[in-house]
Amino acid sequence: MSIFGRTVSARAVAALALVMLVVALLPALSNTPTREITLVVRGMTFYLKDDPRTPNPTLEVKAGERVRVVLENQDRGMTHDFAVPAFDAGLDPIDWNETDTLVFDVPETPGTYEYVCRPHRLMMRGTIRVS
Ligand SMILES: [Cu+2]
Repeated sequence: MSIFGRTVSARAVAALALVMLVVALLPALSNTPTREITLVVRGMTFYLKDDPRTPNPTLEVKAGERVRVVLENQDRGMTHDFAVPAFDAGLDPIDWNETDTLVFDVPETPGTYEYVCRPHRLMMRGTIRVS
């Protein structure tokens, strides 16, 4: 095989191709740090799973990080969802006793944004603070 007029072995080309493939895949393989936030819905209200006393808590995240929100609906007979309209991210509504997961990347712009349950956004809303 000839590259730029030089003869190279097929093995060298294959090795180079392999290196290029690994480099191209590195971002996907590297473990992107992910912040996991588990929200439980009870009584038309969001709670953090590890802080069951603070209604519709402020969620603290870092600019640019990946966030995984696990939503657990413990509100018998009610359907709820979770969405961050400013990030164009949201879950479909889930029924009582269901759990769903939303993964999104936080924008690079610090600020405060609103999260909501879209069917009940007047009651079920809180702040995401991006620092
Ligand atoms: Cu709701």
